[in-house]
Amino acid sequence: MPTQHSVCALDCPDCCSLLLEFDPATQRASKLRGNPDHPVTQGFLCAKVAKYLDRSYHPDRLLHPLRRTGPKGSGQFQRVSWGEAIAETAEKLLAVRDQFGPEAILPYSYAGTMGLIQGSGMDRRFFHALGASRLDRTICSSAGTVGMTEATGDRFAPAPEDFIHAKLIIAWGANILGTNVHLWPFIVEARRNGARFYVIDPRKDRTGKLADRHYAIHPGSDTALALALMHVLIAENLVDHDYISRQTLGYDDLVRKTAEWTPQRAAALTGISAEDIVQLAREYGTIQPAVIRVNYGVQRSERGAMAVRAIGLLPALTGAWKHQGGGVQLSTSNAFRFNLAALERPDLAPPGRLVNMSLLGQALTELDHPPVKAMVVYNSNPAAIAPDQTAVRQGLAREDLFTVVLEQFQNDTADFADIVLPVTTFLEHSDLYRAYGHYYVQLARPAMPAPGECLPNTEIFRRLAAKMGLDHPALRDSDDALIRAALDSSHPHMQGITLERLEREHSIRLNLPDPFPPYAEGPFGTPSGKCEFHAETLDYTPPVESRLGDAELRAKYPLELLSAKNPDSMNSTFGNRSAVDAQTALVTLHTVDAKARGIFSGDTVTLFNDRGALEATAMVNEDIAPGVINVPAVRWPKLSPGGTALNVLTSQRLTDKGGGPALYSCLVQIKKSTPLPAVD
Ligand SMILES: Nc1nc2c(c(=O)[nH]1)N[C@H]1C(S)=C(S)[C@@H](COP(=O)(O)OP(=O)(O)OC[C@H]3O[C@@H](n4cnc5c(=O)[nH]c(N)nc54)[C@H](O)[C@@H]3O)O[C@H]1N2
Ligand SMILES: Nc1nc2c(c(=O)[nH]1)N[C@H]1C(S)=C(S)[C@@H](COP(=O)(O)OP(=O)(O)OC[C@H]3O[C@@H](n4cnc5c(=O)[nH]c(N)nc54)[C@H](O)[C@@H]3O)O[C@H]1N2
Ligand code: SF4
Ligand SMILES: [Mo]
Repeated sequence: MPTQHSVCALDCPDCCSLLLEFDPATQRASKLRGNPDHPVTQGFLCAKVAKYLDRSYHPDRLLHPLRRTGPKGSGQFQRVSWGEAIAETAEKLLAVRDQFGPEAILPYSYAGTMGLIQGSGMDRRFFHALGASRLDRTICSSAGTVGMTEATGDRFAPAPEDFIHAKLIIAWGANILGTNVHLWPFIVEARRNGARFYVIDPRKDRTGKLADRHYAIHPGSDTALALALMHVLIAENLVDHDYISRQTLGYDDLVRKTAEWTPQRAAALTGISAEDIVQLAREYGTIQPAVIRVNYGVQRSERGAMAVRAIGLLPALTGAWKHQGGGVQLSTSNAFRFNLAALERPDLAPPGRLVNMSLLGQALTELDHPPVKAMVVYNSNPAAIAPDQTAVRQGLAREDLFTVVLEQFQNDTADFADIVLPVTTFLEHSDLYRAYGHYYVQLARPAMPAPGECLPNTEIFRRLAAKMGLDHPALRDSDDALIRAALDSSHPHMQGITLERLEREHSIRLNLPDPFPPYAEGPFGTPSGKCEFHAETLDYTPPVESRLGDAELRAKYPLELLSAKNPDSMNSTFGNRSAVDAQTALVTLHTVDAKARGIFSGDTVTLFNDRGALEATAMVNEDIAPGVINVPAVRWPKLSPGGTALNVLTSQRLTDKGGGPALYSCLVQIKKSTPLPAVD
């Protein structure tokens, strides 16, 4: 087999271009590497995906459809044929539809694959045609999306390649080496050319340690810092009046509003000294180009949407947008203008009710008219990743809930299924990709054969539709027809990007100007075409679950729990790798918090609050702010002592806007404990 091209489908901004090599003797795939010709991948991969073939060929890979034989959650199954599995699923879904109405059926999916075709193709058409409940996919980024939309309208951002031009780079709640490693070479080059690199993060991880400065901000207090930076920029006249008058609206109100946001006031809320705030503002106001890489870490707090909005307004004040490599980058994804209506066909039936995926626990235990009676899970592992795990598991354990899980491995969610259907990985099926950290559209064809009886999501939904008598022709389209539908877009960014060209070139830059300083000359994507400050709605109060939040709660549970991404994980996807499992079993806490509780590195500890308890192994150091602790996301509950993982502690409280989960606004207490017996 000659070397094959592919694309990494994991939920990562880098969306790498891959090359897959084969061993000529065995014809087995032998090595996955980064494409050296791709301008962002630049020939290297993160460590977790460089080893991906161990997952492809893993002996525990699901290879055949299964039907449950034991109690829900017990993981007892028997092998059945595809014919039986599809027939039983179709029959059960039809029975639910006929008895309770189609909205009693809930799809549950997120970004197990970022591919458009396997992630929002035939699955969407199937559920739309059925009239099923629609899933509000809020679990990751919805608060930040709302915040950045309020700031810029269309959320365009400087390209990663343009970071080399920056002279000041601020990673704001962005763990670049851990979650976005292909941005790093551009930052290294910028620093070689004299750029300063600062990090604003309650944790000092690898990225923080390599920074010129690290600001240990209190979790969830970023809005206060952004408002105080505005205060200093305005007070010291470090703003760009020309840019403000041509490209913004509402400056005078902003001046009045931010007058009250002195550095002293923000210092008390953020833990960053007033002197440091003033100094940071002075540098931000005088060094150009200045770029802020804000990632999704800041918007997993209860005030996350406001935080991203406030940060997103900063470059308009200083005119940073005017410069190549200046501005703010949250995500590049909104520049990709595929024809999603043609791909997903929301028109196939009147829209069903919207169910927020971050409230899965409530949806499965409290929702009525109709209750959720059937759930089809794919591209997601809710038993591990959804907040308030106890409620989620109670829901999944309902005997009257029919659950189908399309998976590659027998994880906790699959244990709760009535039917498990084995699926291909991104190396084994076709897909079309946008990215959220660069501007290239990519195509992948199957690069290696699918093992056992694994099928792509698309084929499973086609078979289900046919068996259920859903006979709209859109439900019979091939994967290539879906790709063509998505590419059939008249938007200027998509001009000239065809399946034929992608087939030859694999990766094509969006049809954007080069360079692309998105708002150098406006217009913003707002109603007025200007960056609208709307100062009257800018405000900050600490999250309920934070050191300055609810006093009663704080007294019982004084520590702020973060669950930042683990460099060697992808959410729960690699949860059955033992090296990863050891990393996600750790809780990091500051020396002073450890001392106060008699805890040393290596001790078994229990983290607890009113929602649940979690066993972890202590790692004591000073790489985290006092009062903050971190457990990396996210372990498989079934591989954890006590059978619970991180999200047993998180709540179903939602963010200020966007309906996202406030995963990083979570108060807990921690105590030394004796180890629980391991499960398994
Ligand atoms: N290796 C790896 N890469 C991944 C993932 C993974 O699991 N592992 N997951 C992928 C996914 S799904 C996503 S959404 C992205 C997310 O990518 P990131 O947003 O970079 O990841 P997070 O770890 O959520 O948060 C980033 C940083 O924000 C900090 N932080 C937490 N709370 C606050 C706060 O209130 N203020 C500030 N200023 N900082 C805060 C955290 O300590 C963390 O270091 O990464 C993707 N890439
Ligand atoms: N406490 C805490 N909880 C969190 C987070 C956190 O930081 N802290 N992060 C949140 C965030 S940002 C996110 S994005 C979510 C992520 O949550 P999920 O999107 O559920 O991500 P994963 O845990 O990686 O699970 C993806 C699953 O999809 C499967 N999969 C992969 N490809 C395919 C395919 O082609 N077809 C099918 N059917 N399945 C496939 C994988 O085997 C894997 O089990 O978790 C959220 N939960
Ligand atoms: S997870 Fe991210 S960095 Fe790793 S190979 Fe995939 S796209 Fe690249
Ligand atoms: Mo995410």
